[in-house]
Amino acid sequence: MTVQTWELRAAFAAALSRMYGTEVPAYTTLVDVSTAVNRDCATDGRLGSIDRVTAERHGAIRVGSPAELADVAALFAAFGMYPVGFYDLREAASPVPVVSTAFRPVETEELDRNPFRVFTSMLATEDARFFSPDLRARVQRFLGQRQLFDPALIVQARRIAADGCPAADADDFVRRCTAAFALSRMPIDKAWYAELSAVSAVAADIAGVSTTHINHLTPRVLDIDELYRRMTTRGITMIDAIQGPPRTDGPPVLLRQTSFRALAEPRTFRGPDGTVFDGSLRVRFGEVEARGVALTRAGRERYDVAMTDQEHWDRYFPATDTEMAAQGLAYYRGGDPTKPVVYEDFLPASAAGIFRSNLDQDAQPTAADDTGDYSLDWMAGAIGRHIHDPYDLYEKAAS
Ligand code: OOG
Ligand code: NI
Repeated sequence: MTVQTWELRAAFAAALSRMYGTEVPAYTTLVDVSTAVNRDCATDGRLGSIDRVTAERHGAIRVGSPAELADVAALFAAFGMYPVGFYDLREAASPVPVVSTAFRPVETEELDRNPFRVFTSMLATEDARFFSPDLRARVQRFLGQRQLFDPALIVQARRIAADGCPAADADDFVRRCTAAFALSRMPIDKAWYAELSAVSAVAADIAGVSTTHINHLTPRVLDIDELYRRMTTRGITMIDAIQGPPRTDGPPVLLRQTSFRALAEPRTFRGPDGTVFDGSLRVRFGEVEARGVALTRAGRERYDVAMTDQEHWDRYFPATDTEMAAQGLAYYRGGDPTKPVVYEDFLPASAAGIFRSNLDQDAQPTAADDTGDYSLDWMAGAIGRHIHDPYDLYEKAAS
């Protein structure tokens, strides 16, 4: 007997959520408030049933090299999660030296059963604006020597992706995959971490430690403005704004996100003289999101313009789904405006906004030329997998 892929994915998402709740207790508050907001929110269920929305999470992880990303891809494939889209966060107003993709189910039925997704970023060590040749060589040596995943776990993941997971193996497999994303208690080399922090806090979080970890786990809410108010009333410091499109009276589009500020977490350090001591790091935060209808390419072009002129949103987007559908701005199943296709992906500008607003200070890239040639095709080649174009998936979902 094998376990259904979606059941394995749901078990993985739930196990990560339990682990993250013990690591970051404020996350549990966020989930409680999100659940309450969803319960209190009048919804017609068109953007997802209360049950799906309340169970829905996305995670974020960060790795250092193409080889590590390839292992992540093998691991997630066992859960029916495949790479979709390419995000270059170096292009943001305040650049972060990573390129990213999102691992998620690609079929409508699979998303409906369990939509778990993980935004996955890889350190762009080839980019000379962030890494001098000397630092690049040392980072790559450090990354080459660490092992994020037990090779036997990756072999097992490949077998499960090909043949399914025997029921008897499921619990243990999920437990070991989850443990691979736990926050490490190993001492952090203080000087190395500080050197990388001078380049970017994200570079230090990725390559300053010998393991990877969940950076955040994000619940979905139906009313993010109401969530923001309730969290603030509880005395939790949120970042200044909700990222993404403004609240409007018309159909919600794409994705709106906000977060509470990263909290200081106890970590252990090793000083230059070898002594080990306690300290803290502020890297992990509590994000929350609301999802709307997926925009077509034409809708997305219009969105990008509207974002520069947010007070006049209604000059760019109509007030009803019927008009959105008629103008070909958003995806609806079978063209029926009562059946929006939910946006399942991410927004690089908000992603960079979330990154940025959670850093106490971040370095600026130098003026050197970008010598990396990162792109969707580059990433697909580097991990040896097709990376889905999100628009293809939305076209299919709408047809
Ligand atoms: C990922 C940031 C992007 C989102 O929801 O846009 C992201 C990270 O901080 O590693 O998770
Ligand atoms: Ni996120």
